[in-house]
Amino acid sequence: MPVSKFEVLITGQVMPLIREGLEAHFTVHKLYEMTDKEAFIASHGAKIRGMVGGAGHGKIDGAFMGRFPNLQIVGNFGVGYDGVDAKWAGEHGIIVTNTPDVLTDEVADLAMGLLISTVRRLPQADRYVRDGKWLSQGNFPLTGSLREKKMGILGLGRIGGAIARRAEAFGLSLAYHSRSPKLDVPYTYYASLVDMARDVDILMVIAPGGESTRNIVNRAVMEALGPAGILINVARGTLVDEPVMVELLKSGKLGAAGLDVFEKEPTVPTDLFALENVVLLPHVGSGSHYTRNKMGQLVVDNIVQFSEGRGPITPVAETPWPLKG
Ligand code: NAP
Ligand code: 8YV
Repeated sequence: MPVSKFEVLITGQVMPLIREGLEAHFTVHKLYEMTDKEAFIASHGAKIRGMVGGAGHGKIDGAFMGRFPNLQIVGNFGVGYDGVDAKWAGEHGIIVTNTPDVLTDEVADLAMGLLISTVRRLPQADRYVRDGKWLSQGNFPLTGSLREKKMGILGLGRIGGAIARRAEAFGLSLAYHSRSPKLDVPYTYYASLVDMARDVDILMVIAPGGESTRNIVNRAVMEALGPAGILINVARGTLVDEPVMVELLKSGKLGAAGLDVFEKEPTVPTDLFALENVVLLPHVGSGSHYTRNKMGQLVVDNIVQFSEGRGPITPVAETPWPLKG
């Protein structure tokens, strides 16, 4: 059915910069504010040509996209687009865009901060002061160290590479695991994740989420990392077998963990709250004003440029531009 006007549906609450940026160009519908979403989709679904969602907006799957017969582009707020079925979109002529590069340095900074916090126990030391224990119990116990340590990176992509460059400056020895070795890096490549985990002190997880990486950090990997091992996850909670991780952290078979992401956010396994060997963050890797504004602007620019016939700026791999077929 030919549609003349480019109308955009926002599926969940977004930052004002995105909503206002889209409203400056398009008729925008906010699904999250509608009391009768089904009635809206039935009456207006055919008018929707652009859609914006993102982490925490629920799954944008084939069944949902299929209800909008003239949908042409989905803008994902985030570089990770495991919440959108991009394969289905590509097969149905729909472009998916994400927000690569603009958040790389922010997330890499956070990953290093979380690593240092976990090894040197900075949040625990802060609590020690606030609880008056420095006065009542004396000096804070000595901690682990990054000196003479080896870090293995799961996923040496844009963010993994930026973490590696920072880690080099901290004097860490580096190794990595991904599906294919990178030609232009000096770090040791491991084809086997469990072999890498056995050889390193720290496992930094920063590969994409989704079914292909679900529970890739399994019991064998965490046991190989061992009682002195440090697990840092800034990727997606789904990459780590969470119940097994909790069990190993409680028993001391895994040394410590720094976690920015969890399997069922914002729900965090409550067993973790009582553990002194974990640092927990509420998915704040890209969460600065500066970087979120860059991400939001890229979401808007992708849809505006596409609507003007100039193609998307950052289409994902499954939906290359121009679409084939
Ligand atoms: P990227 O440039 O695409 O890098 C991903 C890397 O993972 C690639 O080097 C890839 O190498 C590797 N990889 C992919 N599938 C793999 C698999 N099955 N097994 C092993 N390695 C695999 O992505 P990025 O921009 O660095 O972002 C990475 C992820 O970080 C995102 O997808 C997102 O989930 C997460 N993230 C989290 C936050 C946060 O706030 N905590 C913020 C931004 C991003 P090969 O293709 O050679 O395997
Ligand atoms: C989130 C992220 O998108 O880019 C990603 O993949 O995980 C984050 O930047 C951000 O928290 C928005 O929910």
